[in-house]
This record gives sequence, structure tokens and C-alpha cells, in this order.
Amino acid sequence: VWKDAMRDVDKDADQITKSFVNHVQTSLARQPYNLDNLGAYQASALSVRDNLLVNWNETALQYTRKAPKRAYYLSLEFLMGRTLDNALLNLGLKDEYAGSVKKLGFSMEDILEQERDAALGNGGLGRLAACYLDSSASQELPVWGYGLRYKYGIFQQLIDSSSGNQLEAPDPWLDNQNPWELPRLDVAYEVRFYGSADRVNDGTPRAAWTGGQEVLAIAYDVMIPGCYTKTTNNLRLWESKPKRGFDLNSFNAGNYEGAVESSNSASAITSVLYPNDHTTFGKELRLKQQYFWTAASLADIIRRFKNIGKPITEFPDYVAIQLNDTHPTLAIPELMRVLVDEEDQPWATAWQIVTNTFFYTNHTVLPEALEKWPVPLMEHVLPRHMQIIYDINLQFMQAVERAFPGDRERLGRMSLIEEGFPKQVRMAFLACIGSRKVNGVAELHSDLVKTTILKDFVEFEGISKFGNVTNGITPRRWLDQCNPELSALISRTLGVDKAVWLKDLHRLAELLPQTEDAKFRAEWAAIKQRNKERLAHHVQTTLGLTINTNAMFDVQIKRLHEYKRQSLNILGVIHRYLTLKNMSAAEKKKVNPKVVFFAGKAAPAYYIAKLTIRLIVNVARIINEDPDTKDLLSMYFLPDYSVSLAEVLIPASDISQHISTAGTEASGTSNMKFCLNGGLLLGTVDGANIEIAEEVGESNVFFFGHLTPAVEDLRYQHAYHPIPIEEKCPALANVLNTVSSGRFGDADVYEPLLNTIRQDIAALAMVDEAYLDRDEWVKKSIRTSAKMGKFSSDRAINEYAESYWNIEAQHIV
Ligand code: 26R
Repeated sequence: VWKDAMRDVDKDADQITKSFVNHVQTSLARQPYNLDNLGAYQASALSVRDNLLVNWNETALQYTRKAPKRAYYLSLEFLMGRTLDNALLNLGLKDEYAGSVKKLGFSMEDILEQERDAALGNGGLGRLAACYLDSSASQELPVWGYGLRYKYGIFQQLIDSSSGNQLEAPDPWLDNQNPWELPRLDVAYEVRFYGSADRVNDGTPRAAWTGGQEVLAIAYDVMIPGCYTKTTNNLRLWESKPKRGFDLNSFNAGNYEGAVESSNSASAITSVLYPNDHTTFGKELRLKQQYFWTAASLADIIRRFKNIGKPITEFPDYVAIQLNDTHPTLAIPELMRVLVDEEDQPWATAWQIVTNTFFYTNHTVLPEALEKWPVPLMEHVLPRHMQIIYDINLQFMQAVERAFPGDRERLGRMSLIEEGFPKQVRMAFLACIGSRKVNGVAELHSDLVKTTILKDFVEFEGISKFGNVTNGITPRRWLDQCNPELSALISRTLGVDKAVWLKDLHRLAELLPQTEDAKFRAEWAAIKQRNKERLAHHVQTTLGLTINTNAMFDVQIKRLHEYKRQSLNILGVIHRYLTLKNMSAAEKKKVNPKVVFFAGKAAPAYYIAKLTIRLIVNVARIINEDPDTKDLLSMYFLPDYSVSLAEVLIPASDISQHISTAGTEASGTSNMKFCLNGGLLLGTVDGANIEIAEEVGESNVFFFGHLTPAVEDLRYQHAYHPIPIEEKCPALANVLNTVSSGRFGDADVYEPLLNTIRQDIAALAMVDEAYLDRDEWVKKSIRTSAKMGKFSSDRAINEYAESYWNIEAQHIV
């Protein structure tokens, strides 16, 4: 079917060359004979884009003609990474383009390296959004993404060579131009801030919102190709612009700075991605980003709905809107405002429409990450929305009072407004009551949502509103693209085109019998080895460091955060170092070498996270230079973690660490990526680790630590009195004392960090022991990969489509 769907695509080698040369000459205005790799990338991208645009137009046209119910994924973050390789894969043009550029004297690998990552996200939440777009298009689902076109993505991370501290630099990702976006200067909406809201008082709930600042939202469209289908969806990103270039009165009065001031403040809204995850800051600009984006997106969605010509009460029959965490929650009062103030709907009708349109996904239960906006700030920036939130809350409180008469405490707990100085709006509660359904992102996490932060809401609204959709990852990027050799081995072994299993990942289970085939195991292991060498080569060329590829590769790559416990990993490394130092030459002979990799960014204002990076860098410095141990242990902090770096690191890992305190990591998604690529998992009983273990079998993972209920009990009873580390584990006590003694420099500096440490030494010892039996290790690796079918984001997105959004696949012809 897909081959038929692809018939419009230019596969002919001459056509590809022609299109490439044509773009070199007419789009880039350059000469083919002295073209560099960057030019070759741009020409390839423009040529591939021509193919995407045909499909993208066709998809849009057929959606408009058939007017099916559509879903919209509102996310403040889309961590897309690079596009060219993914577009070539999804179009089925990889070999054709590689062949054509080769004839022109280029290597496709070098060309692909020229592309800058689109890094419009912090971590898990943003990358999940990107995987879901890939799966939506691949499953032929009518889903559009809506986000912001930040001028600067997540900051570039540098490591100061003398101190080991993280430094931040801007990420001007659009500087080289972005071939994957289309400016839609004709698609523009006005968005208001500040001003005043006056109730009309004519017996309707209407109010007039006037004055303040008006800015323009301009659409930029990014093509999202499905894998082996014509379906090419859209990611619409908004850019903010001043409504007028500058203030003419100030200008004419000679006040040039004043004249451009408001224009600067309008452009500032989409200038930069906030680099903090899991800690809120309550900043006005962030609030303006959220409203700007939700208002423009809703205006666009409503306009498209109106083109169908149906009454507004049928809105939820044509539109489902997914809220990616609470960041877009203002869409709820905004849709109320449009329906009540502009469409003149009665309050109850409007609320009915709203609560049948939205769906809310929670991505964390950590209290510091739950968004709350100060009421005074809301009143200032969005006076009408604050009124609407109070009105929603009044009705809601009355309903709770009817269900639980006289339960004042419950009312206090459930109110959308948290008492205090200042009062704050609880966005998770607003998202919950304004949505048709609420879900968490792994079984354990969804249970925690229901039993902790939204417990009262489950009791009031009923359990059926609350569900779980375990996260997934796209096997296109996270297996075929990042690990082409493994992908080819899988296709050969299953005896099918990769088109088949990449879109039906459960078929990987057919690899299981191969665990008993020594030749297959050898091939499997050889691919892992070559991926380790590819990583080593990458580190050699980018950082000038030589890595021992005979070692076990142990990888922990994720945002730096106390709850993710990179600190625990470091102490494990130091423990190993000290153990090696005390070993005789004979004992050392029995030890398998190990290389430990870290990567990840720390929020610029997160002191402990930054201190952790500094410790990693400085411990690495000592360990890697020590002639007694360096052949058996080394450690690297790879700076500026990104999607592209992950694509090199993940296929090279023998074991990866996912060691959050039980109950804190909502799901984790890199755990799925490592396992899919045959890396084993060292983890706590947390998030999706649990479901991974269920799938692959506990004997194939390394689990340690408390179970969640225990953790919860400890927290609830405030009865957590840790046993002194000297009693519990003298070896670890030695580690801690060594760090604080200043053996790695900075005596006493790391004291705050050492407090959060618990033991995982035993689990690490088990990993070492298991690695000694290499045959058994490879079997575990194959079994792990083979049982990852569940974690395809195709499965996840189909669950949303069926059980949440009620949308259907549209086959584009
Ligand atoms: C409000 C603000 C500071 C903020 C809070 C939280 C900004 C960004 C976040 C991101 C959080 C919610 C996040 O990325 N959560 C992660 O979502 C992943 C996808 O569901 C999970 O796999 C991961 O466990 C979770 O931490």
C-alpha cells in the first residue's frame, strides 16, 4: 500500500540530481562545483522538502474536504532534533538520495551532520511530543501540533575548563535558515494582554475586554511526514510580532527608543524557551507565552471549525484538544471567553463544550513542578480570564458542596484558588475539571495521580475520568535511524522489509528464538561493538578524547535533577575507583573495564544540579588520569546533550541508569530507547521501568531500591530517619568521606549534594558479575530488545485516538 501511496515521490536518480542542482543554483544562488557540505545539506533539504510539500498539501486538502474530527496537540515544547534523515526514511528515499549525493561527490553522513537540532524543548515532555507527531502521521491520524517558534531553543551547554562548571550560551538555531518551516504571513491573529474587563450586566455572562497591549501571532508551519504513507501533518508554531512596527507619536517626537519599546516587548514573547523543567518561576513573560500560544491556537482551530459550517455546540464532535501538561491550561478559560463573550453562548452551554473538548495529560507529581499562577499577576495580564476562573470556581465549589455538604476542608483542598499571600491559581485542578479525561504517562504514575494530587477529584468526578496512557517512543528515529545496522539485522532475520516491523513493533518478538543461535548472537554483539566504536570516534573528533571500546559502556543521560540521582551514580563510580585502588595486580586482572558516560543540562538557576555537573567533571579528571586504574575505569561528561547526541549514545550503551527515587519519575522515555537498542537497564522500581521489566522479564533487568508504597509511607508519616551511613555501608561511608575530604579538590563544597545519597552498590556489583558471562549478557540484550513492542509511540497514539480523542485514521490518496 505504501509503495502505491508513494507513487508521486521523485525516486528517479536523475530527477533527484536535477532537483538538487536546481536548488543549488536557484534557491541558494551558488555554483555546484565549489559547494561545501552545508550547501549540500541545504540543497538536499530543499529538494526533499519539495516532496513533503506535495504530500502535505494533499493531506490538508483531504482533511478539509472530508472534515473528520481532528485532534490538536498543544505543547509548549517540541524537541524535534534533526529532520532530513527522518524525512528521507519516512518518504522511503534514503538510498536514492544517498546514491545521488555520492555521485555528486558528497557523503550523506557528512551532509546529515550539517543540520542543527531543532531543540525547542527541555527533555522528556518535549521529546514525547515529537514522537507523538511522528506516530500520528505514521498512523494516518488527523493530528496537528501547536507550539511556539522560539528564536532561541534550549541553551547551549559549555563546561568551564578550569572549574568544571556549566556555562550557558544562546542557541540561535535559525541563523542558518530553516528549510523545514514555511512562514504563513497570511495566517495571523491578534492577541491582547492587560487592559480591563468589564461585565456587560445585561443578564448574560458577557464581558468586554478592552485596552492593554495587542500583539500579532504569525504562523510558521513545519511538515510532519508519516512513515511510508502520504499523510503529512502539520506542526504550527507561532511567532510574536508587534501589531505596528513602532509608535509613530514617540518617533515623531524624537524618542526613538520609546518608539520601538512596545515592538521589542511584542517580539520578546517568543524569543526564548524557558530552560527550567520541574521548577516553576511565576514569571510574567512565561505567562504571556502561555496565553499568546493558546489564544492563537484556539483562534485558528475555531476558524477552521467554522469553515465546516456546523453550529458551535457541535465543536467537540469535530475537535479534540490535548493539553500537554498544564502549560496550555489557559486554553480552558480562553475557550470560555470566546464562547461567552464573542459567540454569545450561555455559560452552561459553553462549559459543556469546553469540558467535552479538552484532555489533560499530567507529566509529573513533584509538587515544585505543579504550576500555580499568582492571582495578582493573572488579574494584571489577563483580567478577563481571572474573572472567568473565579466564575468557574464558584460553580465548581457549589457542586462540591452539594456532593459533600459541610466539608469545608475538602472545599479548601479542591478550590482552584489556593489561599495565601498572594493567592494562586492551581492550574492542574483547572486542567482537570475543564477536561473530558485526565491521564498519567505510566501505570505507576497514573495510580499516583489518582491517589495523591487528584485524589479529591477522583472522589468527586468518578474514577472513569482518570486513565493511563503509558508513554512510547518512535522506532523510526530510535531504532532505524540511530542504529541502521541493527535495523538491517532485524529485517534480515524477520525476513521482511523494515516497513513492516517499524510500524508493528510487536513483531520484534520473532527475534526471541535467535537468542539460542550463536551466530546471531555474534552478529548482535558485533553491531553493539561497532556502535561503541562509532561513539568513541564521535568523542575523539568532537572532544579529542580517546575511549576504551573494550570496556562496558554505562550511560546516564537526562536532565540533571536531584530526583534523578546522578549523584548516586557518581558515588558508585567513586566507590569503584577506591576499590580498584586497593586491589592487587592479580585481582585487577579479573575486573572488566568500564566507561561511565554522563550527559545532560542543568537549569541555569538550579544550584544543586549545577554542582553535580561540577563534581562529575572534577572526579572524571582525577580518575581518568590515574595510571593505577585508568585502564579499568574512566568517566566522561559529554557537554551539550541533545537529541542528536542521544542518537549516537543510546545504540552504544551496554547498560543505562534510570535510578530515580521510587515514585518520582513519571515514566521516563530514554529507558525505552536504550532497551529497544539492546542496552540493559539498571533502575529503580519507578515509572515505565516497571512496565519494561514486566515485558522483558525481571531476570533481564537490574532493579534495586524501595518500592513506591514504602516511599509514600515514609513521606506521609514524616518518619524517615535514615540509618547512619557508617552503620549501613562502611564502603560507601568511605566514598562520602573521600569526596568531602577534598581528594578531588573543592573540600567541603559538595556537602549539600552528599546528603541525598543511598546505596546502589550491590546492584552495580550484580551488573559487573553478569557482564562477565558475555554470552548470557547478549541473550539478555536480545530478549530485551525483542520485547519492546509495547513501547512504540504508535501504540500510545492509537490509545489516545481511540479512548480519548475519538478520531479515525484518514487514508490520503
Ligand atoms: C512548569 C514548569 C517549570 C515545567 C514543569 C515541568 C516545565 C516543564 C516540565 C517538564 C516535565 C513535566 C517533564 O518533562 N516531565 C517528564 O515527562 C516525560 C514524558 O511524559 C516523562 O517521561 C518524565 O518521566 C517526566 O519527568
